[in-house]
Amino acid sequence: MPYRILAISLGGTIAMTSGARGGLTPSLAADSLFGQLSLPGDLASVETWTALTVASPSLTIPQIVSVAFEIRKRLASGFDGVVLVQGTDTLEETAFILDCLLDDQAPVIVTGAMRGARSSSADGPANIEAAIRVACDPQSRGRGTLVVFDDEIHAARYVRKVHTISVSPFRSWGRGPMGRIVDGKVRYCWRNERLPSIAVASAEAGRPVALLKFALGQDDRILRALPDLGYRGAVIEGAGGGHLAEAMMPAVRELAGAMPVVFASRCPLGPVLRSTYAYAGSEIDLLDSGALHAGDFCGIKARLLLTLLLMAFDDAAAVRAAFRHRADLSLAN
Ligand code: DAS
Repeated sequence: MPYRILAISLGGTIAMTSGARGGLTPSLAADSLFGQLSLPGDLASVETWTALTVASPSLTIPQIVSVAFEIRKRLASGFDGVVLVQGTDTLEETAFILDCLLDDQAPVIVTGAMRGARSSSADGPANIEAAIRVACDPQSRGRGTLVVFDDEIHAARYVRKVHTISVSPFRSWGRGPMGRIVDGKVRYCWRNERLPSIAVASAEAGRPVALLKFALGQDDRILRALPDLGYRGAVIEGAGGGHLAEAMMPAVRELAGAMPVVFASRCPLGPVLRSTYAYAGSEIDLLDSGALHAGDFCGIKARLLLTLLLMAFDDAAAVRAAFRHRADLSLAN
C-alpha cells in the first residue's frame, strides 16, 4: 500500500528558473517539482500543495506557523508523511519551527536545492526523491522534523546552512547527520529525545525578538534602543561560552527586567556555559542579571524558540520558565 505523502512547496531555488533580469526567480508550482519522480511506483502516492512561491529570506514566521497548522490538519486527515521544499537560505529555521510545533509521529521532511530547476546539474529532483524515501521509511517516525539534503538526514534542532554555494551546504556540527541514504536505503545513526511541543494557538505575528551578535568593543546602544523599537525579547550571541563586555552589563540587567533576554554563543560549536566564569559579563554574571542561557541552541534557533513561546504564553514568567526548561533539556540529550 503506497504511503500517502503531502508535498508542499514554498518556492526557493528548487522552484526557480531564469527571469527577465537573467538571474533565478521563483516560478514553478509544486506539481512540476514532484511530477517526474523516478521512485518505485508502489512507494508513495503524492498530493501536492503550492503554499507559496517565494525566495526563502522573504518567508515569515506567521507563514510557517500557518503551514504547521495545515500540516497538522492534513496528517490528521490520513496522510502518512510530509515533504516540504523551500529555499535553503532559511530552511533550517522552517524545519526548527515545524519541529517545535508539531508532535505527530508522522515524518515531516524539509529539503530544497542549490541549483535551479532548469540547470543541467539540478539537485532538486534527487533531494526530493531522497526526502520521499525518508518520509516513507517506518524508522523515520517519531524523530520530529528532519532535513534531507545530498543524501544526508539532519535533525532540525542541529542543522545549519554553512556554505553559500556547495550542493551539500548543511551540517549538524557536533553531532553529524542523524542518518544517510545508502544504496537507496534509509540508514539512521542516532536518535534524540524530542522537546515538548509548543502550543501556539494562532499564527498571528507575535512579539518581535531581536537577535544581536557581540563583537569586540561593542557598546550597549542597540540594547538600550530595543524597547522603544518595539522588541519584546532579545537573543545575544556572546563570545566564547556566551560572554559580553562588562560595559554592556548595566543595559543587560535593565533589559532583562523588561523582557526575556537570552545569551547564546557566536561560536558554531559547543553549548553556552552556565557556571564556569564569574567576571562581569560572564555567564554567571549574565544569569545573575536575569538573562537566560540558550543551552545547546544557536542564536538563530534560540530566537525562534523565544518567539514561539511569546506567541504561546502571555505571562512573561511562563515564557522564561518554558524557555529555561527547553534550554536545560537541550543540554541533557
Ligand atoms: N538561496 C536560494 C536557495 O538556496 C534561495 C532561497 O533560499 O530561497 O533556495
